[in-house]
Amino acid sequence: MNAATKLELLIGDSSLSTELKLIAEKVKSNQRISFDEGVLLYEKAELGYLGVLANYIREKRHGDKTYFNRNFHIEPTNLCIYDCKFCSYSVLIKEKSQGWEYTMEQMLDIVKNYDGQPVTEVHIVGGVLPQYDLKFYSELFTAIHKHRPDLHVKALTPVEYHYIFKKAKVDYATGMKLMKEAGLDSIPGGGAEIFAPEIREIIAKDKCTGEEWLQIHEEWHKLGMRSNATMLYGHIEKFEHRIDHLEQLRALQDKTGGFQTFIPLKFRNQDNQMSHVPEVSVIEDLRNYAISRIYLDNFDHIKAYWAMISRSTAQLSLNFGVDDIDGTLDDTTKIYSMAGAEEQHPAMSTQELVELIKNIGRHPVERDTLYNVITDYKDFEFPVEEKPKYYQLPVIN
Ligand code: V47
Ligand code: SF4
Repeated sequence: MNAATKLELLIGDSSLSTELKLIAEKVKSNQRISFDEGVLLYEKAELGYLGVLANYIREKRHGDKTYFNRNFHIEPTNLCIYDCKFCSYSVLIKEKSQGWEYTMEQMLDIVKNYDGQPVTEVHIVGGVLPQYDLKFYSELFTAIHKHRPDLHVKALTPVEYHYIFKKAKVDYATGMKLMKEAGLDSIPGGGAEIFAPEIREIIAKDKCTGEEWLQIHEEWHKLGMRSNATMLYGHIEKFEHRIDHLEQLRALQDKTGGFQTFIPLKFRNQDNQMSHVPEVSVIEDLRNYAISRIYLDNFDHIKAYWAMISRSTAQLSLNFGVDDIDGTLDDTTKIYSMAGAEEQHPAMSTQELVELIKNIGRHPVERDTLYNVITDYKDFEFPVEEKPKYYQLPVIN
């Protein structure tokens, strides 16, 4: 049964409450849902109902297509002047143990390690330290492009930009222009956490505010450039705060159209100052993906970051509004493994990503950062490897 028929059947279900029926009808006729309706979905809607709505939207936009890319991360440092309570990095600066601070040469060496490999994106994000300033990052982006012009530099968040622009005494518009000239190609979605000041003040005090986060993305979009957005959920926030966050993203997207992808980030509670806060269930993760898909009617893509939620939850999410599962990663990011994610060494080959997507009947497409198609894997067969000799059963007389 296709997604549209499932939605029709749901709308015709006499046991559905009037309010949930109205929301389903809005989705069918491509109408936007309101703030109160968003909160109502979080409070009252069952997973099955949300899946039908979110999958309808997902399939209308993308059919079965499921995107991934070939990427690697550089995390310049795991030390940070800030003290976000949820961050498993921020504990380290106090202990001064296990910290790393890469030099420019070390970061360029990481890039050079991928020479000859078909990666398309480097994602750079880490802690905030004074030596990583506007001059440093400008030189880094320029040097990466000089070495490998085709590699897309997706780097830093408004948390870093706010800090380095303030230090360099430039306003956001000038700062973003300088970054573009230096070779920045896009901004990842991090640092958004939860915009609501009463929650942000508790979990991510001192770093840029939600308003500043949005202003920096707006300036970047004004330059004709693209970025992503995230939301850290499942900690001390209430459903109203999640919808407030989605509402502010939706409003900015109406204005600029510069966001490509929304990535909900599940709070993980290992080795941070919020370890006493329990993690939410997989069911809540799936509900959250679905509500994000329904609410953000002006975002093209919803991404499930497999490194954070595990491969099997990433597969499940593809039926709840998600159409992208990020990349190969090559074990280059620590931020989630340190916070307790199942994947302690996140890395998947292209073949593994393709099979993970095909195994649940979806259609894998390798994209670049801007969603240009690199390879369509629908009918692609990987060569079957010759089995090593030791697989042969011994002959028993
Ligand atoms: O801003 C930190 C989050 C973010 C924890 O744009 C945590 O394609 C959960 O933004 N539990 C950085 N989350 C990562 C990020 C990202 C990841 C993948 C793809 C993209 C993209 C962006 O990680 C931080 C923060 O919200 N984070 N600690 C934690 N304990
Ligand atoms: Fe620093 Fe980012 Fe961790 Fe906050 S989340 S302490 S800004 S590395």
